[in-house]
Amino acid sequence: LDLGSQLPRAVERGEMEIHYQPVVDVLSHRPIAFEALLRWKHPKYGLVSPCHFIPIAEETGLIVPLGQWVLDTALAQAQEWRSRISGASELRIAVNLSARQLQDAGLFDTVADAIGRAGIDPAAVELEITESTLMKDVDRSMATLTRLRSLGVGLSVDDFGTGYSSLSYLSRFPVTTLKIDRSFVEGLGGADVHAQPIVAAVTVMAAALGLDVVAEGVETPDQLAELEKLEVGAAQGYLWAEAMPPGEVAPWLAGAV
Ligand code: G
Ligand code: G
Ligand code: MN
Ligand code: NA
Repeated sequence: LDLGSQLPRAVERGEMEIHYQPVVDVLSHRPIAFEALLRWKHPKYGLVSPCHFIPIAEETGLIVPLGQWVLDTALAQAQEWRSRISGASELRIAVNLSARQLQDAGLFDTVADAIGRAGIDPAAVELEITESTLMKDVDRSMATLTRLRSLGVGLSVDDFGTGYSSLSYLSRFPVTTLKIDRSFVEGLGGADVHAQPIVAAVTVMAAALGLDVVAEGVETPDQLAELEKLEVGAAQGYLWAEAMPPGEVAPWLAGAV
């Protein structure tokens, strides 16, 4: 399996696809955003998950042009939905950024250009950075995120709870949302006695810091009921939908709203 040598050609061959997973408001159950999730439609291996090729793209630096393509494509797609689909004018779009992209001096221009080309409201754009990436190089992350935030985009801490961010850093970073890692959501309403208090604590802390919360990986109605009780604002997971190809989004929205 030599994905590495084929990766450089994959974008120009049109083998990369972005699938979109809805994020819903926990109280109203209405979709509020979609997260862009990359897939490689490999001619031989079928749909390849990003966990198999993002690390290669990181190592080789290919993540920079690939990430630029994701931003351009996802923002243009989101703006198309916002302008065309009735009831979708407020939909937001979340895009994942990797460590290498955060270190790239061109990131600010890449994001600003993608917003400009798509003609999308910057406030409709959410950039997701994992907690561990954020904490890797705190000073540099801080400077880059401050510039990005000045554009008006939202900044999410992805996989929250799996890293080691201190409260003091968290309150100083210009982030707007915490995405609670699905390992905590998984245990809600089940055998894991720690899951509920952890999700509760994160939610209270987020409220105190003025941050939004998204629970990831929600799969069951019991988990959703717990999230409602804990007053978690938003959620995503297989309970609503897996990431879907762009063509399925409009029909899905028609059934969801
Ligand atoms: O969709 P899935 O669960 O297979 O995604 C696996 C991992 O790949 C997740 O951690 C997700 O954040 C990451 N990922 C998906 N799309 C992108 C992308 O466009 N850029 C980056 N950097 N990571 C992505
Ligand atoms: O790291 P990040 O949160 O960006 O990755 C999201 C990943 O989680 C994607 O690969 C997506 O396909 C996956 N995912 C989304 N919803 C669920 C879910 O309800 N259950 C599980 N097991 N995975 C999910
Ligand atoms: Mn994510
Ligand atoms: Na995550």
